[in-house]
Amino acid sequence: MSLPDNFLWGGATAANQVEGAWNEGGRGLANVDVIPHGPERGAVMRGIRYIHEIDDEHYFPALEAVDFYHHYKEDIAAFAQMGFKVYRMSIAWSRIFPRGDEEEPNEEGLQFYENVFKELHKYGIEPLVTITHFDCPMYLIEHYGGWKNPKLIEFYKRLCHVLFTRFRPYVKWWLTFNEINMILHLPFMGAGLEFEEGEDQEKAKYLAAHNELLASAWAVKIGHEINPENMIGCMVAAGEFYPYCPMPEDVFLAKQKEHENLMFIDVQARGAYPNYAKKLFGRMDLDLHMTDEQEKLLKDNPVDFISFSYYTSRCVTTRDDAGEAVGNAFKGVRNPYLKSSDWGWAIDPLGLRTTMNSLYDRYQKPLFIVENGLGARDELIVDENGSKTVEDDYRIAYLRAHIQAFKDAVELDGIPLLGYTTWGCIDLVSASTGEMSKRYGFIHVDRDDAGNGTMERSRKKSFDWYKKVIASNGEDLSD
Ligand code: BGP
Repeated sequence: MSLPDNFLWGGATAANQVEGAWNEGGRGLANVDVIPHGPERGAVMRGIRYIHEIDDEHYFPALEAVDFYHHYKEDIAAFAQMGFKVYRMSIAWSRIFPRGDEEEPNEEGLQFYENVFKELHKYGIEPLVTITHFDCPMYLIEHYGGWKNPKLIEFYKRLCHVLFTRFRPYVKWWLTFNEINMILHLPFMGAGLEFEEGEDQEKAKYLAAHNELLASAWAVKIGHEINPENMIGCMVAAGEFYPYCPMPEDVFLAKQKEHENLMFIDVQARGAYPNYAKKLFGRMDLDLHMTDEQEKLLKDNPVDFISFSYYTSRCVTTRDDAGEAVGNAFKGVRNPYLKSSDWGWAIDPLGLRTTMNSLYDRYQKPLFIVENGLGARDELIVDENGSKTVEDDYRIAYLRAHIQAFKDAVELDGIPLLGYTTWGCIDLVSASTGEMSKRYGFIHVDRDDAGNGTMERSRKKSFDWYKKVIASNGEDLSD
C-alpha cells in the first residue's frame, strides 16, 4: 500500500467560482465580481482595464456562479457519497468584512461558513480553508489601492484573527493565499492591483507581493498562537519548466522561470528572500524597506507544508523558431512530446512527479496537491428515464495517470504527501476564461457560458470512479 491510511482525498473549489449570492448575507462587492466573461476579461484581470461596478454591458459569471451558497447541503452530501476526507474551499473576504476595513465582522457571513463547516463535519469531512483565493473587497481597491498598500496587511490580520478564533472548533487546515505567484501574471485578480499609464508595473507587483508575503507570515503566526494544532500552508501555481531544447540558454531560462515562481515559496517556507530575488530587486531599484522586525517575522513563521496546483508542465525557449506559443497566464511554447487539453494545456502526468521532487528536494516539508484536473467540454446525456450523466472517460484517464504519478512519487521517491484535492470537484466558473463550458467536475451543473441553465446537479461517470479510488485508498484505479 503506497499511501498512508490518513491520506486526505477530496476536492477543491473557491468561493468566487462556486458561491454566487454576491449581494446576499451582507456581502460586499469584490474584485472577482467585476471580472467579466468575454474579450475584456484578460485586461481586467491584468489591471489595465478598470471595471468597478456591475453594469448591463457585461456578463459577470461570479455573481451567481453555481449557487453553492444555496446548494451547499446537497453538494456536500454528494462529496460525502464519494467518500471525501477533505474539502478545500475558500472564504469570501467581503462576506466577513464587506468593505475590508471595518472593526467588526459581519455575523451573517461568519454564520454561513460555520454552517458549511458543520455540514462537512456531519460527514466526517475536514475543511481545508484558503483564506484568500483571488479575492479582495472592492472598497480596499478603490480606497487603498489593493495590496500595493501595506495597510492591507492590517486588514488581513484582522480577518485572520476572526477566522482562526471563530472557526477553531471546525478548521485545522489552512492556506494563506491561493497561487501567490499569480500576482505576477494576473495582478488585479491576485492582488487587486490596477495600473496607471506609465507606472512601473513590475515594481508595483513585487511590492504588493511583499505585502502579501508579510501578511502570510502573520497568518502563520496568528494561526499557531490561536491553535498550535493548526496546519498552515502556502500555495503555489506549480508545474516544472522544461527547456525547449538542450541549448544552455534554454536551460537557464527554465531555471529563471522556476526562480520567478519559487521566490514566493522560498520566503514562505525558508523564511527569507533568496539571493537571486535580492539581486533582482537591486537591478529594479526596488527597496522593500524591510525592518528587523519584518525579517524576524518571516524567519520565525515558516509554513507547515507546501501546497500547490498542478495542471501541466511548461516549456520555455529563447529561440524564436520554436513553433506555437501556448498557455494563458504563463507563456511558453508547445511541447512536441505532449498532447493537450481542449484548452491547450499540455497533459503531463510524469511532470507532476518531477514537480513534487523539485519541491521536496528544495523545502523538505510535506506536500499537499490542492488542485489538479482536466478542464474539458462535456456532453450531457439523458437516458430514456430522464436521468442525466456525462461519459467522461477522458477525465478519468487524466486523473488516473496523475494519481499514479503521485503514488510513484510517494512510493518510489519517498516524498511525504498529505493529500490530494482535485480541482472543481463540482463544475464551476473557470478562473482564466470565465466559462462554464471548461468543466472539471465529478458533478455536472446545468449552467452555460452566458448564465442560462437550471443549476441542476447530475453525476458524471467519474463520480463513481473517484469513489472507488478513495475507498481503496488509491489502490484501485481501474475502470
Ligand atoms: C488555478 C486557480 C483556480 C482554477 C484553476 C483552473 O489557477 O487557483 O481558481 O480555476 O487554476 O484554471 P481555469 O479555471 O482557468 O481552468
